[in-house]
Amino acid sequence: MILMKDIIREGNELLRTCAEEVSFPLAPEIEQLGRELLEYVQNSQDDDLAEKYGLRPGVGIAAPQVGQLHRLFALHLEQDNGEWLSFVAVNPKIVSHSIELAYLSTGEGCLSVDRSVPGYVPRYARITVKFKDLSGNEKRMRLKGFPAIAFQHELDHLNGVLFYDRINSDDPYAEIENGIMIDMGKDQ
Ligand code: 4LI
Ligand code: NI
Repeated sequence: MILMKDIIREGNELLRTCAEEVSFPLAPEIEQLGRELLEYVQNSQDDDLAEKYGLRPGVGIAAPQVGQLHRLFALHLEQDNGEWLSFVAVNPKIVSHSIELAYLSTGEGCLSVDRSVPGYVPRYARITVKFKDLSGNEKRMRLKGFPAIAFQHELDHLNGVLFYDRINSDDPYAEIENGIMIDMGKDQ
């Protein structure tokens, strides 16, 4: 089980290193890692389990955040339509994206960053992605809104990029050209 002590923090060079493509059939350790990443985000959103194990809540976590330089991450979040997006993405790619950008009104947080870094994080508003799941099935989906933001945040981790790299350092809340604000309500 992944705990906060297992999550590496900014300053660790592993978070700045590009992760390696995963080969199939999956090695058992990678499959186990994928399951544990998904378990972490699920448990972290359960009030009782989060308190019991001292987990900081997140919707996504990537393998490099536990020091494993492999290209996979887990996402667990509720979409606007009420359905849950809950999966492990192996070798994820953005196959196409909108020109339009989007950013969270609240800014972003990260399990590997123990401080709040203010500012807008510009990302693509809509993306079409593909990846393999833990069974080796090819998945393709279209994402927008918070799910699209979270997918791009996790994909960045596989490339050694942290969310604040994308904040305008001169003016963190400068208007994003061609960008729409995603207003985060009470839930997220
Ligand atoms: C409790 C139970 C306010 C501040 C609002 C909490 C269940 C920030 C938002 C959660 C902010 C859940 C989140 C992300 C932000 C802020 C991630 C709370 C967990 C909100 C997820 C990856 C960026 C994702 C929305 C500096 C660990 N998550 N909030 N950003 N939630 N959560 N990110 N931003 N301001 N990070 O951080 O999982 S993309 Cl679901
Ligand atoms: Ni992160």
